[in-house]
Amino acid sequence: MKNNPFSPLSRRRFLQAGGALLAASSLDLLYMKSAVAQAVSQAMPLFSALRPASKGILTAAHWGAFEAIVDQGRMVSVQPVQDDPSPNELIEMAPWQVHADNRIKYPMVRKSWLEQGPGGGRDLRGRDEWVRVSWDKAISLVSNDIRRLQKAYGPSAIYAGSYGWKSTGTLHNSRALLGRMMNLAGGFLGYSGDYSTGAAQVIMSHVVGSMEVYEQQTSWPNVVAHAELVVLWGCNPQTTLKNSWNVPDHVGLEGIEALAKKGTRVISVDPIYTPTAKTLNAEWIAPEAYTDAAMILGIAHTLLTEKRHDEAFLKRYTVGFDKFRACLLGESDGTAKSADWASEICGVEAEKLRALAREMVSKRTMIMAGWGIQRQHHGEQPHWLLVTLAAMIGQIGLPGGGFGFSYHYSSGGSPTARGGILSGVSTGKAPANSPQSVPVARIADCLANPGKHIQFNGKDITYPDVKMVYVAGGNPFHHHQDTNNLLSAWQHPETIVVHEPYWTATAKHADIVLPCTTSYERNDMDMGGDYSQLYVFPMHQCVPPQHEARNDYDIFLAIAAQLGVEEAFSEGRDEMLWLKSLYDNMKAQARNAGVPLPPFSEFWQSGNYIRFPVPEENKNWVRFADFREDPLLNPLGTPSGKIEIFSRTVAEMNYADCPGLPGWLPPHEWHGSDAARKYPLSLNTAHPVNRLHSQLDNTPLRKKYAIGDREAILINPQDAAARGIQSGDVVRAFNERGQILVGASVTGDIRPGVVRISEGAWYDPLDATQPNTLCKNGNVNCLTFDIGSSQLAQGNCGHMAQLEIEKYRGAVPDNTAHALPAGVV
Ligand SMILES: Nc1nc2c(c(=O)[nH]1)N[C@H]1C(S)=C(S)[C@@H](COP(=O)(O)OP(=O)(O)OC[C@H]3O[C@@H](n4cnc5c(=O)[nH]c(N)nc54)[C@H](O)[C@@H]3O)O[C@H]1N2
Ligand SMILES: Nc1nc2c(c(=O)[nH]1)N[C@H]1C(S)=C(S)[C@@H](COP(=O)(O)OP(=O)(O)OC[C@H]3O[C@@H](n4cnc5c(=O)[nH]c(N)nc54)[C@H](O)[C@@H]3O)O[C@H]1N2
Ligand SMILES: [Mo]
Repeated sequence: MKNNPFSPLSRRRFLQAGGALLAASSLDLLYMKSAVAQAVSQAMPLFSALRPASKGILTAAHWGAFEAIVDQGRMVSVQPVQDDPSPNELIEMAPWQVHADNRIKYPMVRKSWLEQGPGGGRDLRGRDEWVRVSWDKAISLVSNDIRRLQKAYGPSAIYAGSYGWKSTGTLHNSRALLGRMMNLAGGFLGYSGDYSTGAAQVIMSHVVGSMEVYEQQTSWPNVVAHAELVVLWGCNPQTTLKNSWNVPDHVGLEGIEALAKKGTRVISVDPIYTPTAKTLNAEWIAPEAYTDAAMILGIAHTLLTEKRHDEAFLKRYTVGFDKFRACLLGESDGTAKSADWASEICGVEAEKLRALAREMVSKRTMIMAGWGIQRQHHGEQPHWLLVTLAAMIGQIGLPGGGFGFSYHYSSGGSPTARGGILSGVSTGKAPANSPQSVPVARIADCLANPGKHIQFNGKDITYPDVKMVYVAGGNPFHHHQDTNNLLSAWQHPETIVVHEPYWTATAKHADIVLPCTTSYERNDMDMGGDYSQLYVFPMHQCVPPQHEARNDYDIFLAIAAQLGVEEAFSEGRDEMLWLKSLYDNMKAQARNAGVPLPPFSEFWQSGNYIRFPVPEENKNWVRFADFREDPLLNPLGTPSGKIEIFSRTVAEMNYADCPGLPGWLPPHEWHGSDAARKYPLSLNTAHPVNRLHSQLDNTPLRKKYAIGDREAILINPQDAAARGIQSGDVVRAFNERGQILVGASVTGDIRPGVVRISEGAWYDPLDATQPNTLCKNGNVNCLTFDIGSSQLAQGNCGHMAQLEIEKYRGAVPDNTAHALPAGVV
């Protein structure tokens, strides 16, 4: 396998670039007005500095690269970089990020923890008093506790995986720096997988031999040129490409525009008529929520029984189709998975499914799937079935055909450039006694149940007894499912340390809170385009650290000093020396690729960014073309070297919730389950248009989407009328696990029976002394359930839950999600 999905470091940073990187192409030399930039351009013709001289300070974020305009130490406005093809309005929130009212100003410790020591008044987390302490005091409290726990229990007692999207920047990567400090301090408990693709990344490694979800895609230009039909399966790139893990290149948004311009036929399979579907004038097919597996089986059955499937492709490139055929025909269980059968489950007319099968096989068809369909119970099945369907169609590896599971993410399909890649600061070597990691979405279960055994991809995992949780760069009170269950699991550890710029719910529920800088208060660099590796952006410091905020780096360095590992942590470098070493490493790679770059000092002083050349053949790159050309010479990373429609490896794990063949396994909750009698509506938690998860919830952008000052809920007019709800009403959404207040948006853009509340609203309990209290801001994870997708992948099920809604008739409480905790200044 090229990628190891279980290494915490394997994620996006080391994306495999597809395609041969050969011929050079000439570069456009654009604006270079400063003297340094001009000198650079003369000396280094390949160094493309694209930015005109301006008053702005060049920096970058998950939402794009931009120039910050600073006036007397305050960031006042921003302007996008010149060659961003589709600038994102989220960048306009940068001044609000820096100067937010709810910045954490000083190091703070929870009163009972401070007075009684670790574990003191754990049940008071979230409502205890806060005590301001000096930085020196805060650093020794944290260091002493790490030392105490390492000595008494060893590294398995410290959960420092710290999942989260932090900010861009390869040096000030809070998560990597936390890992680096903890490894030097004796090791820590980490996690496997992620919240994004928990189910798909594990099953895909068995089916196509790589995680697939983080692979480069057949290029957008190739799709635009060759695809006759694009099927968006739970895929909304126009929204999700706004932001990316590194700095977005927004080339995919150009791809969408080009498809629209060409008038390519597009079908969107989604309970919501998405912005992408609207832009592409797509036909909308809206299945019942969570029933995609059944729907795909119905299409596959049609192809098979009408003999339209590609036998030759299946024979040459796949294994296990014979077993799948038997299953489709019902030879194993007596039920044929016909279009009529599927229609009963997914609510799409059988004739429509048959028509879809015929159209997909008769045109050059690209199936682009998003990831919401796998953030579900049995979430392994839909992507496995889509690969199987694409194999039956037989176009995998052909221009504009097959499937792509990352067109909606970061820069999937943006042609790979030729240059160098910035690596990040490394977490260093884990000590030999480091514990086995825990699947990331099982963390609440782990905290609450030390010693419990679970299965994970063929392995037995035993939960350790976690005494400390350390969070730097993530927000578990937004990202984790079943917030009320998390709240009780959160009472188990003795110490919870959180680094944050803001008083998020996670910070409010910690013991020790350390105020951090935003990325605009420090110097850094990052790549633009996760898959394309098209740019290197400097991130120049725009303003001084606010209040008493410090960089995560400096906090960890101070802790490392107390623990006697300062030198190993810093390697003797300061911020600029670190940046230079990261740059030099990238520069050496670029030189080997024939792209000479200037020395670091010139790059940094020029204030410009680098744009690498894109080789012509990469613009036309086709995923799986090499495999298609010669499956023996270019086998997949599966045991058979082929696409595994049947996986013996998975079958031998013997999991009833993920057998060796893909199929329809009714999920834990759906419209056909018992839960639906009391809670008839199905929840959709699609990612927010105007945020990155919980990031920017505390900015004025919320005026665009909040209704009645709460997170919005999309409700079909039929469901709204049945409950006497109108647009603008405050609504209580609830089930057995929790209740939240949301603001109604009644719209025909969502199918009846489904409601959408986007993930990411900050948790804001009405009465923290009461279990399952109302969340006043609309944190959707109060309603989701916390079980693994299956024993195979243990992915989260954040995109699934049954619920009921009613018009809220009480006095509507103030939203205090973005307020400071009581007594804090
Ligand atoms: N129900 C449901 N739940 C979901 C999802 C869903 O679809 N449905 N989606 C899931 C997915 S895909 C993901 S990736 C997760 C995302 O979950 P997270 O990654 O945890 O979400 P973010 O809101 O990005 O949280 C990042 C936090 O880091 C802080 N931060 C930013 N920069 C810095 C820094 O430099 N230093 C420090 N110390 N902190 C910083 C921010 O203020 C913010 O609080 O949510 C998951 N949860
Ligand atoms: N603007 C913005 N961009 C982002 C993010 C963000 O928070 N905001 N987050 C980033 C991150 S970390 C990630 S992981 C990606 C997430 O990328 P995705 O996981 O693909 O995004 P989602 O919005 O969760 O889901 C995509 C689509 O799936 C649909 N869907 C949900 N359930 C079903 C179902 O049962 N059947 C079908 N057919 N469709 C369904 C939703 O309605 C939605 O339109 O986005 C990234 N980009
Ligand atoms: Mo994600």
